[in-house]
Amino acid sequence: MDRRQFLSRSGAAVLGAGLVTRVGAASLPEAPVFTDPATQPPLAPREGRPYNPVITLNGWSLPWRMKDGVKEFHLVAEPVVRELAPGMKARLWGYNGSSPGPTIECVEGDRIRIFVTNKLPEHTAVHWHGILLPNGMDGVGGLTQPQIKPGKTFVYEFQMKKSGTFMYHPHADEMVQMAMGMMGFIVVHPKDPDFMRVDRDFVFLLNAFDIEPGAATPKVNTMLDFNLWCFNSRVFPAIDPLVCRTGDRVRIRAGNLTMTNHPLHLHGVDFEVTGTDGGWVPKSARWPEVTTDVAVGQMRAIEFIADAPGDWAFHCHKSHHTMNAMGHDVPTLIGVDQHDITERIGKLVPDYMEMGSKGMAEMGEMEMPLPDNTLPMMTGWGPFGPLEMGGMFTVVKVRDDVKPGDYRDPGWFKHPQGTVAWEWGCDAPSAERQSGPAADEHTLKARKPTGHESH
Ligand SMILES: [Cu+2]
Repeated sequence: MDRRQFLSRSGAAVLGAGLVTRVGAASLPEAPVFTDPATQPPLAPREGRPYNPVITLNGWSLPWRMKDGVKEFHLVAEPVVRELAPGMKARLWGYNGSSPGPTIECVEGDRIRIFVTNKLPEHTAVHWHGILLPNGMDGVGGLTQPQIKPGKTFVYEFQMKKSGTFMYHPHADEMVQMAMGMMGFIVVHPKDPDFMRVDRDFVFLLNAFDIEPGAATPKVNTMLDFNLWCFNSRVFPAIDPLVCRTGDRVRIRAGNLTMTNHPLHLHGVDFEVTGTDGGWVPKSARWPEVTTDVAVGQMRAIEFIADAPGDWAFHCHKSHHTMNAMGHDVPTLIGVDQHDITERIGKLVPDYMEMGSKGMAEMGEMEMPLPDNTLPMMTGWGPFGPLEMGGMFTVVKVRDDVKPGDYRDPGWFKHPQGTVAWEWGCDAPSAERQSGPAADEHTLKARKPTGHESH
């Protein structure tokens, strides 16, 4: 049974693996908790106005209840443990068991009431980024409301005046709380479900952490030099692929709550920016792109027709943002003969190996010992070898044979004969080689370095 069925069969008051309620009190709405980092199926609305739910990449949407015509949600700010990728868990702060917190979905015109309970060791407040609301609901601790002290619950209530894509995050001890992973998405669907309708509607936040190799808690005073670059607190190869059927109209909404900009680049199609956190972009103001820069504190919605089958890379174009922690502060050693020094260090440190004399690509193949709870700098295997990527990278998988409603990972693309680049002077790759391994073989997995236990 998937989570959606589970919720719809038993209402919001459910208990399941990874989903537990902690609100026994009479009037507070349930505060579901979910800790699984796998992308959850879209949460179809059970009551209220109809809408086409979004897919939160490696995340979930927050169930709600209707009370006297008001949509009620319950967010709990609390410490969480998040698996950034197999082999590494981070101690973060988030909402309802996860970082980022669950996506809040509602409809233009809805009146919503959000209960925020603070289970952090310090005070907090929640700002509803981009939403037009009464000043006292804006969530700026000290400016528009008192801080929410640990153990207290505050209530926010306002009407959603416009449809679009927005974010929520603390406006209290902001640098620390955002560096710890506190953030989430708000999607306000249009009143007319056919307005700008798409077949696939993905949302995720661009976020970043600074966690030293071997550690689990982010450094909270880092200004710019973060070392783990994430989509929704996940790094490649643990970010799920975006699976589409050939011909689907696809929207991807990405919000940036890091401290630097991210030029998001998609291979294989042209797209248009159709939305910002200020609203929808009129058709006359759009132009074709293959990369769009998402600045700090911005959201961009891009749309395209998935008309070319394949496994299309989708990533931040800053190359150090597609690397994990080990890629930082490494000296350039291209052209440096390290033979002599390797021999000498090897006498002191038996595991020591020279790196980087011919570039860094060898790190994608090599299995070298790492501290516990640390990811390789580049990782992930594709059908043709190591991808030499980490961080903000995933794959848009477009297939002809996706059955309606079944968007499970289809495995690697099977290239038509004669459509894969081949080595000059050799035979063109055989059909077998071109088709790559079977879907269940080489799925994107973090490889566990030899002698390294994951926790
Ligand atoms: Cu980036």
